[in-house]
Amino acid sequence: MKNLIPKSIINTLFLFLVLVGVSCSKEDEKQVQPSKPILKFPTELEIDVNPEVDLQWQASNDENDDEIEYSVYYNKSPNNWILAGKTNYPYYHLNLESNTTYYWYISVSDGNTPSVDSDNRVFKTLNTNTPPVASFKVSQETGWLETKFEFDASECTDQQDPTSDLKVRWDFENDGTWDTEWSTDKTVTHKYDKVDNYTVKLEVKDSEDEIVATEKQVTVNLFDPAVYGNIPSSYFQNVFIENFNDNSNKWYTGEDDEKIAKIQNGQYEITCLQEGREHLFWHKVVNLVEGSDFQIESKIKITHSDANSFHDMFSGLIWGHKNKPVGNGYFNFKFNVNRFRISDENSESDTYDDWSDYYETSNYINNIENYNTITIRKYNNQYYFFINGEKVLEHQFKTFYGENIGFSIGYNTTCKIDYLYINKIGKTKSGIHSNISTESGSCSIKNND
Ligand SMILES: [Ca+2]
Ligand SMILES: [Ca+2]
Ligand SMILES: [Ca+2]
Ligand SMILES: [Ca+2]
Repeated sequence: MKNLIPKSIINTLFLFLVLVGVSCSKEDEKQVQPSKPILKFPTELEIDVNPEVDLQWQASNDENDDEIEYSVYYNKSPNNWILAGKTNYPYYHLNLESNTTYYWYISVSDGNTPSVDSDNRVFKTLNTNTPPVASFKVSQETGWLETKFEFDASECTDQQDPTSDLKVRWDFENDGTWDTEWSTDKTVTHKYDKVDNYTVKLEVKDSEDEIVATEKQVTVNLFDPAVYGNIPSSYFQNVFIENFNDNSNKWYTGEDDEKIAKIQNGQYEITCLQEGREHLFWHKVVNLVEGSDFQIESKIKITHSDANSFHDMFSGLIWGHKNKPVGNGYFNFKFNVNRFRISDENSESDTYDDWSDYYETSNYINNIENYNTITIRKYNNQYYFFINGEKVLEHQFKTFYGENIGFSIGYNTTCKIDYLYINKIGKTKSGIHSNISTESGSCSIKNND
């Protein structure tokens, strides 16, 4: 039989059939998209989700066994989606903000077909914020009308926010009206225009608007006892006003080989003649201390002193003195040409207890033959010592030994005392009455210097 069909054609036909067969089998394996992702966690509208969240979804199927990749999208609103990242696994870790609503969805792709989106979901993270810690310092707890109180809240802290981001506001008298706006500036000053005790309130707010308050008390007085001229004259009640115009108050006067004391020319003129000793001249003033603040002031001129020992000789005020058969207890505030001395003298124990023996050079002291005004002020359990109106020392009050107030004169020294004023300090004249008693005297003390 004659072969009418050339072999080459048969070969070509065969090749064609093979190719058709191949293309037919490819059509059977048609590309399909992965299955739509089903979101698992957080569930729709879930709340209190830990901000450190692992988003989870059901793994998609791909019939073609293509490798699939998930794109994770989220935002605080369901638009302008942010791509958090891509993963081959059906979960994704996100570190979110606390107490915040988030929307999310997953888009899955097999790399061959258009990607498939999940539905959107919304959830809210747990409020992991902790409140700030409110704290502030005040420059002084007690001041007076002129005092600029400085308040400093830079001690406020927060676990989430740096202190510099925390906002504060102040109510200086806790009257419910805030006196400042919210501010990150932590320091503020305030001057009060009325004498009173005030509660200062601070509120601190963190970036999550969590607010915490704290309070402190300040006292505003009419005056500052540490400033000499600051007390209004209406606050001084006379206890004893002695100008030495006469000796109606019966100060010690007389003359012997230990001392000379006389009142003349409106002055108490007293001299100590005993070497190595000082001489005290005193008057008893009863009930001065009990429940009251007071001031003792004297204007004293040293007119003569032993040139050789002058710098060791001090003369001035004594107070709280008890004259005992053996030993004397008293306090003194004395001076010489350029130094003052403030001490607690208890000649029985020969100790100064909790007092130091204060010696100090002072430019405030006027030279010999000039008056010096020496002031002892006790206010709120504190002593303030002034020379010519300038404060030279503060010291905590200490209980008197006795009630005598007067003068101490150093060896071979003469002092002229122009006046001795004793006042109570306070608003009212109520309280225990203080006055001078008829008891007065003088005594010789061995010089401890
Ligand atoms: Ca596929
Ligand atoms: Ca916080
Ligand atoms: Ca206020
Ligand atoms: Ca006088």
